[in-house]
Amino acid sequence: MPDGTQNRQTNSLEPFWMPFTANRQFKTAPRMLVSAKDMHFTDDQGRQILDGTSGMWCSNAGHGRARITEAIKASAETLDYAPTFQWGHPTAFDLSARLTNMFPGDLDYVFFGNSGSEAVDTALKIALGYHQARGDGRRTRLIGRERGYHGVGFGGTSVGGISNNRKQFGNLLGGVDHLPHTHNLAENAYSRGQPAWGAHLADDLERIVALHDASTIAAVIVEPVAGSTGVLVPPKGYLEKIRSICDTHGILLIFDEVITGFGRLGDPFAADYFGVVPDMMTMAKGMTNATVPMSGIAARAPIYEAFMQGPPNMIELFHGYTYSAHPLACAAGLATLDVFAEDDLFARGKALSPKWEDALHSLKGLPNVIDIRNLGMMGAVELSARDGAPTARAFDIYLKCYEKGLLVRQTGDIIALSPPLIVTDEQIDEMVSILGEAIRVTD
Ligand code: PXG
Repeated sequence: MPDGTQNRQTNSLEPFWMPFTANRQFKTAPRMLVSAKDMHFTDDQGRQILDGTSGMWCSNAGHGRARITEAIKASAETLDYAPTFQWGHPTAFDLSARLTNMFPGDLDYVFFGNSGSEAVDTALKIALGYHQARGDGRRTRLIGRERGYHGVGFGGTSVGGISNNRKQFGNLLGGVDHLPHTHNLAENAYSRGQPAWGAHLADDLERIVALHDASTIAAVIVEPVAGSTGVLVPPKGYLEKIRSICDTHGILLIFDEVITGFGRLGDPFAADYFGVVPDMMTMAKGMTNATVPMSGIAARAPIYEAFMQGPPNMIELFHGYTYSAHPLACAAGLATLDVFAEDDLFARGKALSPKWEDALHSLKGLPNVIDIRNLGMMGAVELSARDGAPTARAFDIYLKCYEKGLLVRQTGDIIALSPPLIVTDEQIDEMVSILGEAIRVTD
């Protein structure tokens, strides 16, 4: 072993232990992005890459939006940091008011974190604290769903349902159970929008309640549309049923809207799109157009109110982050909401959805394609796995897309797409044409 002073060249690829990346493979053939504007990244070879995924489901208004970057700059120059434990700063309150005005129902309060993972763990902790504050502290069980992704904290990993994300980390949280996922190609392949089959899968929550007793269950968390696992659209009536079963049994329902929030489905939140209001809603990514890390947890008024008891000088919730409501993030958040409103981007996403659907479904019939699905400005193409080499085919397609100048996401044998809401009809055609070509030339 060297003595710790390895004198690596500053451009060495080695020291960065990259997240969710095949480090050794990447470092032999790096894909290096150096700038981004509107619908395109530029790589270090000067190539333009069309962004089919809004970065990682986050740059919903496209890249390099001047209004947002200028707001960040102005904030950095005026108030680079301010604590929010027992202090405040105006933009934190401005953003909270703007956001809560936008939330559906009586989701009237917002707590801030810095990542989707933190938002999820915060929401789970609030759920536990809420039941305790009401004198119902036996409700500690948390219910997630198979194939769900709720970030990488211990809470989110525990309620998450993607086996690769769990198996390296031991027992995780105790007292967690999972609903079944809703993916079923035999019934629902090539559904446009919400599949017709599968609402009954929500009834499994009744089975879980019967097994554990409702009095032990604090909350259910689901992504309204499961994103990371490859765009699983909820069957018609499914979310409504989950909501009603939670209501019957006094269980809090949390929608993880980290991907679906801020216009992905053509409405501010999936809760609006589906007309189902959860008790809490987590959000991140599009919240600041991904320019400054920020996440939020929306809570219904009765949840906040349950904590507001005891002497008023006492802290009610022993939870928070150094950077909760960081001034730069709040400035970015406000400017992002301005951009969404000025460009009417959610409506634009809604108007583009039929075109998006038709374009994606035109790939039906290409070699190895076994499903195409879509909702709002989300979509996925599922491929059959190569014999003995799961995920390899989709990864090859992903690389070919990159070589041809298109960024897509690959998860398992699925290619997922979620373009910025500024995408044009021509760019949708270009995406589908590049993806189609990549699928055609991949065996
Ligand atoms: N919840 C959901 C629903 C998410 O999609 C998180 C929580 C965690 O957010 P943070 O900010 O802690 O990463 C996410 C994140 C992909 C991909 O390609 C998806 C995510 C992150 C990175 C890549 O599918 N989702």
